Amino acid sequence: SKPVVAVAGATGAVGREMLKTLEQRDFPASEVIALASSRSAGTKVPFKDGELTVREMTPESFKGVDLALFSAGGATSKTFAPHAVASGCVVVDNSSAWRMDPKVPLVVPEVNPDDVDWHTGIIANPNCSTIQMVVALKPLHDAWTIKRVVVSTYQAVSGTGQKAIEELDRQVRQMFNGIDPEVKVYPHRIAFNCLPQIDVFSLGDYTFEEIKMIKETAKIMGDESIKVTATTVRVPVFYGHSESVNVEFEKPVTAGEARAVLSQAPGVQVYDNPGEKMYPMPIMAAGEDEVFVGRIRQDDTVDNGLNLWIVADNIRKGAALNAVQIAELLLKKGKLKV
Ligand code: A2P
Ligand code: 11C
Repeated sequence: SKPVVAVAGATGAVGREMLKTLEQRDFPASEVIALASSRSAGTKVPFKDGELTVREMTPESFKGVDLALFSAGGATSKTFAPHAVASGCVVVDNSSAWRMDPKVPLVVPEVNPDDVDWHTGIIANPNCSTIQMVVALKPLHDAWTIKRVVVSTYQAVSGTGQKAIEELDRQVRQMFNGIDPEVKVYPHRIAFNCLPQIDVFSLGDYTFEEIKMIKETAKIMGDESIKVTATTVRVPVFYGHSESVNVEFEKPVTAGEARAVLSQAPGVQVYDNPGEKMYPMPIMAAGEDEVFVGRIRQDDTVDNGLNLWIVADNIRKGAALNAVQIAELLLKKGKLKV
Protein backbone atom coordinates (compact mmCIF):
# COMPACT_ATOMS: atom_id res chain seq x y z
CA SER A 1 0.00 0.00 0.00
CA LYS A 2 1.11 3.56 -0.62
CA PRO A 3 2.55 5.62 2.26
CA VAL A 4 0.79 8.47 4.07
CA VAL A 5 3.00 11.54 3.65
CA ALA A 6 3.14 14.70 5.79
CA VAL A 7 4.83 17.97 4.79
CA ALA A 8 5.85 19.86 7.94
CA GLY A 9 6.22 23.56 7.16
CA ALA A 10 3.84 23.30 4.20
CA THR A 11 3.19 27.06 4.05
CA GLY A 12 6.88 27.98 3.69
CA ALA A 13 8.99 28.57 0.58
CA VAL A 14 10.44 25.03 0.67
CA GLY A 15 7.28 23.31 1.97
CA ARG A 16 5.22 24.62 -0.95
CA GLU A 17 7.90 23.42 -3.37
CA MET A 18 7.88 19.99 -1.64
CA LEU A 19 4.15 19.69 -2.36
CA LYS A 20 4.73 20.75 -5.96
CA THR A 21 7.60 18.26 -6.36
CA LEU A 22 5.57 15.36 -4.90
CA GLU A 23 2.88 16.23 -7.45
CA GLN A 24 5.22 16.70 -10.43
CA ARG A 25 7.06 13.42 -9.78
CA ASP A 26 3.82 11.59 -9.09
CA PHE A 27 5.11 10.37 -5.74
CA PRO A 28 2.97 7.38 -4.74
CA ALA A 29 1.17 8.64 -1.60
CA SER A 30 -2.18 7.37 -0.32
CA GLU A 31 -2.67 10.74 1.40
CA VAL A 32 -0.71 14.00 1.74
CA ILE A 33 -1.09 16.06 4.92
CA ALA A 34 -0.02 19.72 5.21
CA LEU A 35 1.30 20.82 8.62
CA ALA A 36 2.46 24.23 9.84
CA SER A 37 2.22 26.40 12.94
CA SER A 38 -1.03 27.36 14.70
CA ARG A 39 -0.77 30.71 12.85
CA SER A 40 -1.73 29.10 9.55
CA ALA A 41 -4.01 26.27 10.75
CA GLY A 42 -7.11 26.28 8.56
CA THR A 43 -5.50 28.10 5.62
CA LYS A 44 -5.12 26.34 2.25
CA VAL A 45 -2.10 25.39 0.19
CA PRO A 46 -2.32 24.34 -3.47
CA PHE A 47 -1.88 20.63 -4.26
CA LYS A 48 -2.71 18.83 -7.51
CA ASP A 49 -6.01 20.11 -8.88
CA GLY A 50 -7.18 21.35 -5.50
CA GLU A 51 -5.97 22.49 -2.11
CA LEU A 52 -4.96 20.99 1.21
CA THR A 53 -6.20 22.48 4.48
CA VAL A 54 -3.23 23.22 6.72
CA ARG A 55 -3.29 21.58 10.16
CA GLU A 56 -1.38 22.72 13.22
CA MET A 57 1.64 20.50 13.85
CA THR A 58 1.48 18.82 17.28
CA PRO A 59 3.28 15.78 18.71
CA GLU A 60 0.18 13.75 17.73
CA SER A 61 0.22 14.86 14.06
CA PHE A 62 2.30 11.85 12.97
CA LYS A 63 0.03 8.97 14.06
CA GLY A 64 -0.57 6.88 10.96
CA VAL A 65 1.95 8.90 8.93
CA ASP A 66 4.70 6.85 7.20
CA LEU A 67 6.90 9.62 5.84
CA ALA A 68 7.35 13.25 6.90
CA LEU A 69 9.23 15.86 4.90
CA PHE A 70 10.25 18.60 7.34
CA SER A 71 11.13 22.17 6.41
CA ALA A 72 9.94 24.19 9.36
CA GLY A 73 13.22 25.44 10.84
CA GLY A 74 15.83 23.83 13.09
CA ALA A 75 14.13 24.41 16.45
CA THR A 76 10.80 23.00 15.19
CA SER A 77 12.61 19.96 13.81
CA LYS A 78 14.45 19.33 17.07
CA THR A 79 11.10 19.36 18.90
CA PHE A 80 8.86 17.45 16.50
CA ALA A 81 11.05 15.01 14.53
CA PRO A 82 11.55 12.72 17.58
CA HIS A 83 7.74 12.58 18.08
CA ALA A 84 7.35 11.64 14.42
CA VAL A 85 9.97 8.88 14.72
CA ALA A 86 8.34 7.59 17.92
CA SER A 87 5.10 7.25 15.92
CA GLY A 88 6.93 5.01 13.42
CA CYS A 89 7.31 7.73 10.81
CA VAL A 90 10.51 8.23 8.77
CA VAL A 91 11.60 11.89 8.68
CA VAL A 92 13.52 13.59 5.88
CA ASP A 93 14.60 16.85 7.50
CA ASN A 94 15.68 19.93 5.58
CA SER A 95 16.94 21.91 8.59
CA SER A 96 20.46 21.97 9.99
CA ALA A 97 19.24 20.42 13.29
CA TRP A 98 20.32 16.81 12.68
CA ARG A 99 22.87 16.96 9.87
CA MET A 100 26.03 16.43 11.84
CA ASP A 101 24.50 13.84 14.24
CA PRO A 102 26.57 10.65 13.72
CA LYS A 103 23.37 8.57 13.86
CA VAL A 104 21.78 10.57 11.03
CA PRO A 105 22.70 10.00 7.38
CA LEU A 106 23.22 13.18 5.33
CA VAL A 107 22.24 12.30 1.79
CA VAL A 108 22.46 13.58 -1.78
CA PRO A 109 21.08 10.73 -3.92
CA GLU A 110 23.58 11.29 -6.78
CA VAL A 111 26.49 11.19 -4.32
CA ASN A 112 25.90 8.83 -1.37
CA PRO A 113 22.60 6.97 -1.93
CA ASP A 114 23.62 3.98 0.18
CA ASP A 115 23.89 6.09 3.33
CA VAL A 116 20.08 5.90 3.63
CA ASP A 117 20.56 2.23 4.54
CA TRP A 118 21.70 3.00 8.10
CA HIS A 119 19.00 5.50 9.06
CA THR A 120 17.29 5.15 12.43
CA GLY A 121 14.29 7.33 11.65
CA ILE A 122 15.76 10.66 10.56
CA ILE A 123 17.60 11.40 7.31
CA ALA A 124 19.02 14.89 6.86
CA ASN A 125 18.81 16.93 3.69
CA PRO A 126 22.02 18.97 3.32
CA ASN A 127 22.31 22.74 3.05
CA CYS A 128 21.39 24.03 -0.42
CA SER A 129 24.81 25.46 -1.24
CA THR A 130 26.47 22.18 -0.20
CA ILE A 131 24.12 20.02 -2.30
CA GLN A 132 24.80 21.71 -5.63
CA MET A 133 28.55 21.75 -4.99
CA VAL A 134 28.87 18.04 -4.14
CA VAL A 135 26.71 16.95 -7.09
CA ALA A 136 29.35 18.52 -9.35
CA LEU A 137 32.41 17.60 -7.27
CA LYS A 138 31.71 13.90 -6.64
CA PRO A 139 32.35 12.67 -10.22
CA LEU A 140 35.51 14.81 -10.37
CA HIS A 141 36.70 13.41 -7.01
CA ASP A 142 36.10 9.85 -8.23
CA ALA A 143 38.20 10.55 -11.32
CA TRP A 144 41.08 12.71 -10.02
CA THR A 145 40.85 12.89 -6.15
CA ILE A 146 40.20 16.34 -4.73
CA LYS A 147 42.79 17.79 -2.33
CA ARG A 148 41.38 21.26 -1.69
CA VAL A 149 38.34 23.38 -2.58
CA VAL A 150 37.97 27.16 -2.34
CA VAL A 151 34.34 28.19 -2.81
CA SER A 152 32.66 31.61 -2.88
CA THR A 153 28.87 31.70 -3.11
CA TYR A 154 26.31 34.13 -4.50
CA GLN A 155 23.12 33.04 -2.73
CA ALA A 156 19.51 33.97 -3.44
CA VAL A 157 17.21 35.43 -0.79
CA SER A 158 14.75 32.51 -1.12
CA GLY A 159 17.31 30.48 0.89
CA THR A 160 16.25 32.49 3.92
CA GLY A 161 12.54 31.82 3.35
CA GLN A 162 9.34 33.56 2.33
CA LYS A 163 9.96 36.65 4.49
CA ALA A 164 13.25 37.39 2.74
CA ILE A 165 11.68 37.06 -0.72
CA GLU A 166 9.16 39.68 0.40
CA GLU A 167 11.93 41.87 1.86
CA LEU A 168 13.91 42.12 -1.39
CA ASP A 169 10.72 42.80 -3.35
CA ARG A 170 9.60 45.46 -0.85
CA GLN A 171 12.98 47.21 -0.65
CA VAL A 172 13.26 47.48 -4.44
CA ARG A 173 9.77 49.02 -4.66
CA GLN A 174 10.48 51.40 -1.78
CA MET A 175 13.72 52.60 -3.36
CA PHE A 176 12.07 53.21 -6.73
CA ASN A 177 9.45 55.27 -4.92
CA GLY A 178 12.01 57.37 -3.04
CA ILE A 179 11.14 55.76 0.31
CA ASP A 180 13.83 54.63 2.77
CA PRO A 181 13.87 50.81 2.50
CA GLU A 182 12.84 48.96 5.64
CA VAL A 183 15.46 46.47 6.90
CA LYS A 184 13.81 43.62 8.82
CA VAL A 185 15.14 40.19 7.84
CA TYR A 186 18.85 40.79 7.15
CA PRO A 187 21.30 42.88 9.20
CA HIS A 188 21.64 45.34 6.27
CA ARG A 189 19.77 46.30 3.12
CA ILE A 190 19.81 43.49 0.53
CA ALA A 191 18.41 45.46 -2.45
CA PHE A 192 21.31 46.54 -4.76
CA ASN A 193 23.81 45.20 -2.22
CA CYS A 194 25.85 42.06 -1.29
CA LEU A 195 26.05 40.73 2.26
CA PRO A 196 29.12 38.64 3.11
CA GLN A 197 27.22 37.09 6.00
CA ILE A 198 24.84 34.13 5.76
CA ASP A 199 23.56 32.81 9.08
CA VAL A 200 25.31 33.70 12.35
CA PHE A 201 29.05 34.14 12.96
CA SER A 202 30.56 30.97 14.34
CA LEU A 203 33.97 29.28 14.74
CA GLY A 204 37.03 31.44 13.92
CA ASP A 205 34.91 34.25 12.42
CA TYR A 206 33.46 31.96 9.75
CA THR A 207 29.68 32.12 9.37
CA PHE A 208 27.60 29.04 10.15
CA GLU A 209 26.74 28.76 6.42
CA GLU A 210 30.49 28.50 5.68
CA ILE A 211 30.99 25.92 8.45
CA LYS A 212 28.05 23.91 7.04
CA MET A 213 29.66 23.83 3.58
CA ILE A 214 32.95 22.62 5.08
CA LYS A 215 31.58 19.94 7.45
CA GLU A 216 28.71 18.67 5.30
CA THR A 217 30.96 18.19 2.26
CA ALA A 218 33.26 15.85 4.24
CA LYS A 219 30.30 13.86 5.64
CA ILE A 220 28.46 13.46 2.31
CA MET A 221 31.60 12.64 0.29
CA GLY A 222 32.69 10.27 3.10
CA ASP A 223 36.19 11.72 2.92
CA GLU A 224 37.69 13.87 5.68
CA SER A 225 40.84 14.45 3.61
CA ILE A 226 39.15 16.93 1.23
CA LYS A 227 39.98 20.42 2.51
CA VAL A 228 37.25 23.02 1.96
CA THR A 229 37.27 26.74 2.67
CA ALA A 230 34.28 28.96 1.93
CA THR A 231 33.04 32.54 1.74
CA THR A 232 29.25 32.71 1.53
CA VAL A 233 27.54 35.84 0.24
CA ARG A 234 23.87 36.85 -0.07
CA VAL A 235 23.05 38.66 -3.31
CA PRO A 236 19.84 40.37 -4.49
CA VAL A 237 18.60 37.40 -6.54
CA PHE A 238 15.25 35.71 -5.81
CA TYR A 239 15.90 32.08 -6.88
CA GLY A 240 19.14 30.24 -7.69
CA HIS A 241 22.45 30.01 -5.84
CA SER A 242 25.70 30.48 -7.81
CA GLU A 243 29.15 29.32 -6.75
CA SER A 244 32.67 30.06 -7.91
CA VAL A 245 34.60 26.87 -7.09
CA ASN A 246 38.38 26.46 -7.31
CA VAL A 247 39.52 22.84 -7.02
CA GLU A 248 42.97 21.30 -6.63
CA PHE A 249 43.33 17.62 -7.52
CA GLU A 250 45.88 14.88 -6.72
CA LYS A 251 46.08 13.82 -10.38
CA PRO A 252 46.55 15.86 -13.55
CA VAL A 253 43.30 16.90 -15.25
CA THR A 254 42.41 19.13 -18.18
CA ALA A 255 39.31 21.29 -18.56
CA GLY A 256 38.25 19.10 -21.51
CA GLU A 257 38.50 15.90 -19.45
CA ALA A 258 36.51 17.49 -16.61
CA ARG A 259 33.86 18.65 -19.09
CA ALA A 260 33.59 15.11 -20.48
CA VAL A 261 33.17 13.54 -17.00
CA LEU A 262 30.64 16.16 -15.90
CA SER A 263 28.59 15.74 -19.07
CA GLN A 264 27.99 12.08 -18.07
CA ALA A 265 27.37 12.81 -14.38
CA PRO A 266 23.90 12.24 -12.85
CA GLY A 267 22.00 15.42 -12.02
CA VAL A 268 24.54 17.63 -13.81
CA GLN A 269 24.08 19.66 -16.96
CA VAL A 270 27.20 21.14 -18.51
CA TYR A 271 26.41 24.54 -19.99
CA ASP A 272 29.74 25.89 -21.11
CA ASN A 273 30.36 27.64 -24.40
CA PRO A 274 32.28 30.89 -23.85
CA GLY A 275 32.33 31.66 -27.60
CA GLU A 276 28.53 31.86 -27.58
CA LYS A 277 28.41 33.62 -24.16
CA MET A 278 26.81 30.47 -22.72
CA TYR A 279 27.27 29.90 -19.02
CA PRO A 280 24.88 29.05 -16.16
CA MET A 281 22.94 31.88 -14.50
CA PRO A 282 20.29 31.91 -11.76
CA ILE A 283 17.64 33.12 -14.23
CA MET A 284 18.06 29.91 -16.23
CA ALA A 285 18.42 27.52 -13.29
CA ALA A 286 15.30 28.76 -11.48
CA GLY A 287 12.56 26.15 -11.69
CA GLU A 288 14.93 23.48 -13.09
CA ASP A 289 16.07 20.22 -11.48
CA GLU A 290 19.68 20.03 -12.70
CA VAL A 291 22.88 21.43 -11.28
CA PHE A 292 24.35 23.56 -14.09
CA VAL A 293 28.13 23.76 -14.52
CA GLY A 294 30.05 26.13 -16.77
CA ARG A 295 33.17 28.32 -17.01
CA ILE A 296 35.18 25.07 -16.68
CA ARG A 297 38.81 26.09 -17.07
CA GLN A 298 42.29 25.27 -15.91
CA ASP A 299 43.88 27.13 -12.97
CA ASP A 300 47.55 27.40 -13.88
CA THR A 301 48.56 28.93 -10.52
CA VAL A 302 48.58 25.46 -8.87
CA ASP A 303 49.30 21.88 -9.97
CA ASN A 304 46.15 20.13 -11.23
CA GLY A 305 43.80 23.06 -10.66
CA LEU A 306 40.38 23.79 -12.14
CA ASN A 307 37.86 26.61 -11.84
CA LEU A 308 34.12 25.95 -12.11
CA TRP A 309 30.92 28.01 -11.94
CA ILE A 310 28.02 26.02 -10.45
CA VAL A 311 24.39 27.20 -10.40
CA ALA A 312 21.21 25.47 -9.20
CA ASP A 313 17.72 26.31 -7.96
CA ASN A 314 18.27 26.39 -4.19
CA ILE A 315 14.62 25.66 -3.43
CA ARG A 316 14.41 22.69 -5.82
CA LYS A 317 17.67 20.66 -5.97
CA GLY A 318 18.93 22.61 -2.95
CA ALA A 319 15.95 21.61 -0.81
CA ALA A 320 12.57 20.23 -1.94
CA LEU A 321 13.69 18.05 -4.85
CA ASN A 322 16.61 16.53 -2.96
CA ALA A 323 14.24 15.66 -0.07
CA VAL A 324 11.73 14.02 -2.43
CA GLN A 325 14.56 12.13 -4.19
CA ILE A 326 15.62 10.79 -0.76
CA ALA A 327 12.01 9.68 -0.18
CA GLU A 328 11.97 7.94 -3.58
CA LEU A 329 15.22 6.19 -2.69
CA LEU A 330 13.77 5.00 0.65
CA LEU A 331 10.75 3.63 -1.16
CA LYS A 332 12.89 1.88 -3.80
CA LYS A 333 15.17 0.34 -1.18
CA GLY A 334 12.28 -0.70 1.10
CA LYS A 335 13.63 1.52 3.89
CA LEU A 336 10.44 3.39 4.71
CA LYS A 337 10.29 1.84 8.18
CA VAL A 338 12.10 2.88 11.37
P1 A2P B 1 3.74 29.15 9.41
O1 A2P B 1 3.48 29.63 8.02
O2 A2P B 1 2.48 28.70 10.09
O3 A2P B 1 4.55 30.10 10.24
P2 A2P B 1 9.88 29.71 5.60
O4 A2P B 1 11.16 28.94 5.66
O5 A2P B 1 9.45 30.04 4.21
O6 A2P B 1 9.90 30.89 6.52
O7 A2P B 1 8.75 28.71 6.18
C1 A2P B 1 8.82 28.15 7.48
C2 A2P B 1 7.74 27.08 7.63
O8 A2P B 1 7.86 26.50 8.94
C3 A2P B 1 6.35 27.63 7.55
O9 A2P B 1 5.51 26.67 6.94
C4 A2P B 1 5.97 27.80 9.02
O10 A2P B 1 4.59 27.77 9.27
C5 A2P B 1 6.61 26.58 9.60
N1 A2P B 1 6.80 26.70 11.05
C6 A2P B 1 7.52 27.62 11.72
N2 A2P B 1 7.43 27.44 13.05
C7 A2P B 1 6.64 26.35 13.24
C8 A2P B 1 6.14 25.64 14.38
N3 A2P B 1 6.47 26.01 15.63
N4 A2P B 1 5.34 24.58 14.18
C9 A2P B 1 5.01 24.20 12.94
N5 A2P B 1 5.44 24.82 11.81
C10 A2P B 1 6.24 25.89 11.96
C1 11C C 1 20.54 30.07 2.69
N1 11C C 1 21.67 27.93 2.62
O1 11C C 1 20.62 30.20 1.46
C2 11C C 1 20.76 28.75 3.36
C3 11C C 1 19.41 28.16 3.55
O2 11C C 1 20.99 25.13 6.72
O3 11C C 1 19.25 24.57 5.60
C4 11C C 1 19.41 26.80 4.17
C5 11C C 1 19.84 26.82 5.59
C6 11C C 1 20.03 25.42 6.01
O4 11C C 1 20.24 30.97 3.45
